[in-house]
Amino acid sequence: MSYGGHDPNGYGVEDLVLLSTIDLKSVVQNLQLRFQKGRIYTYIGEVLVAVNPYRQLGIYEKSTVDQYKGREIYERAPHVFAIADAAYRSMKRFGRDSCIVISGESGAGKTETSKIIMKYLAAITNVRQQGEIERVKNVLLRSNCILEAFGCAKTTRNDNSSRFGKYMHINFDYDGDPVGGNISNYLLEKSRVVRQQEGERNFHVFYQLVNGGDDGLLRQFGLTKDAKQYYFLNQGQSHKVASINDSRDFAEVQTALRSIHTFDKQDVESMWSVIAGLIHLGNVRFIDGENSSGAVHIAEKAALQNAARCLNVTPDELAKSLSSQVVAAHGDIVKKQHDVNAAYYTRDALAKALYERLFSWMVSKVNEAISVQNSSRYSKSHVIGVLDIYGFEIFGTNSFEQLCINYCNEKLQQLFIELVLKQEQEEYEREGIKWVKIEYFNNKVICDLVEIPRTGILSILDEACASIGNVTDKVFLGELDKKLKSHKHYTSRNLKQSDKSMGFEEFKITHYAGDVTYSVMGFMDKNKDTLFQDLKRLLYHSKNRLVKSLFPDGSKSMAEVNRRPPTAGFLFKNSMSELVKQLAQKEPHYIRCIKPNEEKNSNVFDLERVEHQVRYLGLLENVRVRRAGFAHRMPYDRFVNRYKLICASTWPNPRRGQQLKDSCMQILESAGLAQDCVQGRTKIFIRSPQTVFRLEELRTEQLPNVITFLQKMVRGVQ
Ligand code: AOV
Ligand code: MG
Repeated sequence: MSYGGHDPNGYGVEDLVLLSTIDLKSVVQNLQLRFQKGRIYTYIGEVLVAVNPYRQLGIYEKSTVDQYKGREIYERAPHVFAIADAAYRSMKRFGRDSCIVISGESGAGKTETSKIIMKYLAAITNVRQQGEIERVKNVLLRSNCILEAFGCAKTTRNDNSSRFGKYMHINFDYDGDPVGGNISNYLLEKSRVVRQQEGERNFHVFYQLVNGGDDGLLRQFGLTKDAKQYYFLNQGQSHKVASINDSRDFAEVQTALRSIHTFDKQDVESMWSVIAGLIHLGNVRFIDGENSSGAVHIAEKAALQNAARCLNVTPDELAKSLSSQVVAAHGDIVKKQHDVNAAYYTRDALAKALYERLFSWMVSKVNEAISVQNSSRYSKSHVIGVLDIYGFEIFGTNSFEQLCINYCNEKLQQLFIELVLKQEQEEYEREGIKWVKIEYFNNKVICDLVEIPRTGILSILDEACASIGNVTDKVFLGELDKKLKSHKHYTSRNLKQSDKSMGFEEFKITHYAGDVTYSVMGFMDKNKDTLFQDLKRLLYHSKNRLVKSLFPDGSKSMAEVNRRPPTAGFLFKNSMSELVKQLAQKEPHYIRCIKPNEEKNSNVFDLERVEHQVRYLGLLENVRVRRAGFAHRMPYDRFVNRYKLICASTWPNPRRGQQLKDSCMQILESAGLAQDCVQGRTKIFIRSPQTVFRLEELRTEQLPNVITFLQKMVRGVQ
């Protein structure tokens, strides 16, 4: 057994609970020591802390899988495999749905960790090599590179940054084999399609096509191999990234698409055609018209023609939809010519909507391929969910998307606090266990600041968006100031003139993970998220089957159009609350990822940065709650049922009339483990994990005797 508080190998303690002094310094030093020795994983009880190694460690091979398969957490050195196995075993052993929640800031290693978990689950299942299960596993693994191509991008914080949230659940049958699954995606950062900050890129898929597509394919789409030429691809001036091989990734995506049966040949071709269309669309430019009508002209005729060809609409129709809009005014339908700004706005809105819908379609196709077949057999199957979202982030300019992303991280931190810190302490109180209360910062107040009705930021934004008249982003900021001026976690330049770190178009939120200044410019537009009906109609009439299918709402006439669809903020808030509900129903397993430095360097452990993360993730409080408390607890009935076979007086059944509590103690005493346990009202509380491990060991030893006993019984009956 590798578990131990002493440190004979000089690798630091494997569980932070075992540190002799519990303070920030010792926790960080221990993580540093382990990081330097290539031991990136450390426990806090059953929570795994993972420090991003920024190098390949060779610790995910088959031989390591074999070491962890079917083992209790504390039998082996800390590892993400142990957490995956614990989730899997708990599902198999107790029939519980479980979930693995991976959190940490941008670049901390969440996406890599989620991939490692999926590979582990695939490696330990389907030992009988059943065809259908093998197929499901393949789709689960293969689909990942497709979703990363479409949903990840290089940012200044991470070369492969997730720009969408992903919750994947896998269904397992009674034998514990994966029979299907489902992916839910959350708010894609679609503004990236049209705008990238310095040092960043558009979504990987665009560069994969340009750099990886063969000459024939590129010719077919009128593209060249030069990403620098395309406005939607070149703004960040970072189209080549050392850690990314676009052409290899392109080939991998193509192979994955071919291997998933729900994408047919025509789908794949149409999909690339849309990507090409978007690239061309970015090069369509507008100039003021010469006559007095104010109508714009299209400057790049070739780009327009190429875009129209790739999207399978006529250039004339595309030009018309970009340079004018049909609106309903006082019951009449009139055509309004755009000026240059409005035309660019329209072009970008079209590109964003098209890409977002294409992305959702990709996800739905993958879901189709992994949806559980033969529902009657599997209707009662169990589920493991893996959550990999976009991490907390602060950029040079932060907008509506960052607010959503950071709010999502607040929600997950809140769930962690609820489940790990708050409920744990409440349970001790409820069960009458002696207990010294641990103080911690509860970030509910920040979740409320964003989400509560009427006075939350998203509500104030919705109200501004619903107002008639000239309500601008700055007017919205004024409303925020008015309603939130006394909130401890909110401020703005108008409220605090002396704080020159903010501009007059900005507000600041003190998040659990740090201060973020948001620019309000574009907030209202992004929240309204409207797409002119002309554009929907244009794409609905595309001759490309896929494009048409993405815009079913384009068939509506002006009169039928719903004028006020739900806002992006409203939808996001609801999807977050749905997600939290889903997670809270399952047995949670936590992985807390930590980023060791800002330089993506495998040799640097920046003490200050790590200290900051340890602090805001609440790891110290986690250690304290865990240490003062109990590693394990189990209701008396479940405990007795599971372990009665290890004690002669309780096997095969406890004495008639005996209280479950007393049977439980009898079992523990017979095993010499009673001194490590405390009796609660309805549950037995076990202090150290070794005790649970010993109980499991004794149980395993007794299993052959039980089988003999049962065989005798059966013979007796016969
Ligand atoms: P994230 O998912 O937490 O950021 P990633 O999982 O994409 O972060 O990790 C960032 C990079 O760190 C990866 O591309 C790898 O190079 C490296 N890395 C992370 N974990 C490991 C590991 N276990 N072994 C080796 N290298 C690793 V974001 O999606 O931006 O929030 O939104
Ligand atoms: Mg990620």
